[in-house]
Amino acid sequence: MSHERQFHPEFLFGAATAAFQIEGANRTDGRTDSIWDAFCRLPGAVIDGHDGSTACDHYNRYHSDVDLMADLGLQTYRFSTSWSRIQPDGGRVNEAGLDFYERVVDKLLERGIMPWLTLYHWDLPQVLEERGGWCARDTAYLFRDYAMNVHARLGDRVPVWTTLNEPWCSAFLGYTAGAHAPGRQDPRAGLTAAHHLLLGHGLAVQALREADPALTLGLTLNLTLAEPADPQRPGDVDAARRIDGQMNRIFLDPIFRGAYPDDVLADVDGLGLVDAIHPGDLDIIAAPIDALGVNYYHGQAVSDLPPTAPIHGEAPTDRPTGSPFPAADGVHTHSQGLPTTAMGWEIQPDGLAELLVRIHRDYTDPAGIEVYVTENGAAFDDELSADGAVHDDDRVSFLRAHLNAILDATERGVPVRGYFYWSLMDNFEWAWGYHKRFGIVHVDYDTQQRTVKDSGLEYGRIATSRTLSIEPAARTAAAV
Ligand code: IFM
Repeated sequence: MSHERQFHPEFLFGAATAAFQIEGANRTDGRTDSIWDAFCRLPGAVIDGHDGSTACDHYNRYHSDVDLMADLGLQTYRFSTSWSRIQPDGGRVNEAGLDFYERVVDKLLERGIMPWLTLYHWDLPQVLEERGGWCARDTAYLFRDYAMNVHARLGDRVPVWTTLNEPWCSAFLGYTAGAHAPGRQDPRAGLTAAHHLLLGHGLAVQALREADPALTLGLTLNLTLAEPADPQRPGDVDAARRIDGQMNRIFLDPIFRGAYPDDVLADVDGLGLVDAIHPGDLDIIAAPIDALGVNYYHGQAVSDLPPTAPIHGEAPTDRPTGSPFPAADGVHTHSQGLPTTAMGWEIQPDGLAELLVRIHRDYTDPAGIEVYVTENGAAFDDELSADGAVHDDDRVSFLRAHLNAILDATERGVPVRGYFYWSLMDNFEWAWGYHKRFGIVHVDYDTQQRTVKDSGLEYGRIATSRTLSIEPAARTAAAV
């Protein structure tokens, strides 16, 4: 017997994308290289040499893409702006770049979809990387200026502003592991970049708040549920503490408590984090926000013992890459025996409920702020069927199980305000190029034809009815 669970009448259903992953048109209307354009040219950095020159051609097809979202019944759309489209030489504002985002926002509003804007989803202008990138303190101040330039054009129509998407990836995949742009491999650089990203976030929040107190401001973090593979083994418990520290608390604590955690500072001692902190920085970083975006893909069971298994963020590069964690030598991810997606990531919906409960208890509830799931999704090896559809049953189950976990968390007292499926459509999955398909809309990269997958149809039904019917087999606390 199935039963029906209802979402709050104001719960927002949306989908998310990012500029570099969908727009293409990377030489159009004055845009210059971002670090990802440059990274794609590095031999072996991106599988099969894929790049973002065409991607989903969203720059030219945004109109029909927005219509598609509206027809599905989505209520909000989380997208990012490209800094190198808006300030191609890092300084001067390119009005043609802003014109594009104005067209997107106006089209969203015309179709009744609330625009949710992310200012930085990993694509620093290459010209700024050549001046030191996020390791240069000045980049944080330039980010604030860029935020204000975008706000000057769109502030009257965009109510929600996210400063950064997943600074963990920008700092540690980009500057420590070298698996993402700009491809540096230096633990000191990663930690310095992390601090400057946080500083840029705080500076942008302060400036946007002062300009426009009505905005909803926040940032999005990719958070994990790090658990000891064996809770009885002290080595495993410490491994979980270290991963939690270097993935979650290294960002959450400065933002919500105005201090880096002592144990993380001890773990990364001598790797430059303390040197990057100037007096007053942590007050800026802790500027109050209104909304925290949680990106959740999977948890991880960790141990100080092998066997190893891939951890989130490892990329299929032919270039040798390192660990993204600056001080987690000897920490290994163990299989939890769960089914996996095409990324090799374990499917763990109850981890989302656990994570939300913990984040609410430790951070967002004391701060009195809203929490949204700003990304969650799965890549599977989808195929277009002879009937012209994409029968992605795995993704339908994934989506339903994670929405069910959100309802579980809500019942446990976490007022989750919305959910964004990652991603609206198949797109450029960073070092994996176009090989991994996360979309609820299939993209044929030869013709640019869009096909709504079964998961998209199901998501549309849930979004419009605000109801999830639960089969007894659903693997979450509430269904047991
Ligand atoms: O595609 C990415 C996105 O850009 C950031 N979060 C994770 C997604 C899947 O890897």
